Order: sequence, then C-alpha cells, then structure tokens
Amino acid sequence: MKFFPVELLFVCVVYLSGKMFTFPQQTSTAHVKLSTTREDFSAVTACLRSFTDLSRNHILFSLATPSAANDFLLFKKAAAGQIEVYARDVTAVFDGQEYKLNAWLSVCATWDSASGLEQLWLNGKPSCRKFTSAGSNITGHTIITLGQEQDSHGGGFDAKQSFVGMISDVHMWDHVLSPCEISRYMDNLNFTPGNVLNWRELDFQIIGRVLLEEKQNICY
Ligand SMILES: [Ca+2]
Repeated sequence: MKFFPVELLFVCVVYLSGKMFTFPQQTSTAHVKLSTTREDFSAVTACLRSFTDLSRNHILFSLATPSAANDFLLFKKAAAGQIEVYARDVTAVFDGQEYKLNAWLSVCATWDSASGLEQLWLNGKPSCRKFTSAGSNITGHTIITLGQEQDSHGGGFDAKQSFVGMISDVHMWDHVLSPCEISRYMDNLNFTPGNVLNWRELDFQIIGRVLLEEKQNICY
C-alpha cells in the first residue's frame, strides 16, 4: 500500500483563476497559509477580492514575520466604514470606506518604507495617503494567512477576528503599484500578476474547513 504524508494532500500550487476560497464558519483555526520564499520587502502592494456579511472585526490579509505579527495587515474594524492597514506593527485607520456586505469587494493596500506612506483602495476609490512606519523593511520568514489574524508568527488566532465568507484573486507585489495598475486590478482587466503572491499559480496550504470552489456566476 502506498503511503502519502497527509501534508502532501493539502499543499499544492494550483491555477486558481475563476476560483475562490470559501470560509464557511467562524473558527479560531480554519485558514489558508500562503507561501513565499521572499524575506525582505521595502514596499508592498496586496490585493484581494472578498465577500462577507460580517459586521464585527475581521481580518482580510495577515502577514507576519518573527519580529512583527502585524508586519502587513488589512483589517476591517467593527466600526462602519473603518479599515485598518498595518505596516511594521503600526496602524493607520482609513475611514468612510464603502464596505458593502454581501457583495464582492476589490481591496488593495500599499506601503513603502522610504516614505512610510500607506494607501487603501476599495472598489476603485483611493483613500487618503497616511504615514505609519518608515526606514525599516519587512524582514524575516514571512507567513501570510487568509481567514485568521496572526497575533504571533503563524498563530495566535481569535475566532472573533476570523473571516467568514469568500476570498479570491489574491496578489502581492514587492513594490507600490501605480494607480493605473491598481485600477486595472479593480476592474478585473488584464494586469500584471503579483510577483510575490500570484493567484494564477498560488502556493498554498489549507488548514481546517476552507473550501476551494468555483466562483459563482449568476445567470439572468
Ligand atoms: Ca488578533
């Protein structure tokens, strides 16, 4: 009888175009772990599309290194319209965001260490540009999770901050995308895929009840 280590069944690189991860219940465990061998970032752009009906706090994108659990993070606060973006453990709150429930949202966040400025984009609309942290890079072994927020490197999850819903089209770049490139992502036009995370050839691991499903197309 052939024996396959359990991990092998869940670690894969898959062409995910047209697919989504479904997080069907609130837990403190279920998540998707995204892998990159990159360990030094002087700038970041992360983009994803999400669909949820959560009005409580919840995580959208969590990147931790051994020295900083919130090295780059997108977090929807319970307060209406407020999205936090962390860089190097420092947060900026972006207020007045049209964060609709029960709809696909396109979200991107950028940061660069030279200026220390962040910007959030939601459904094509840019936010204010806000300062968080300048002068130091995101460095060290990088763990990225979807579905759970890391309070420690790869762990420290809290069900009350978990994501419930669907996530698709996750990309990450090691530079700040131009507004034009972000618009192309938001409009789902032809854009240059992420050079750190690329949804079209994503290296990921599913832990717990997360399903990889076809994105649903509604016919009229
Ligand atoms: Ca937390």
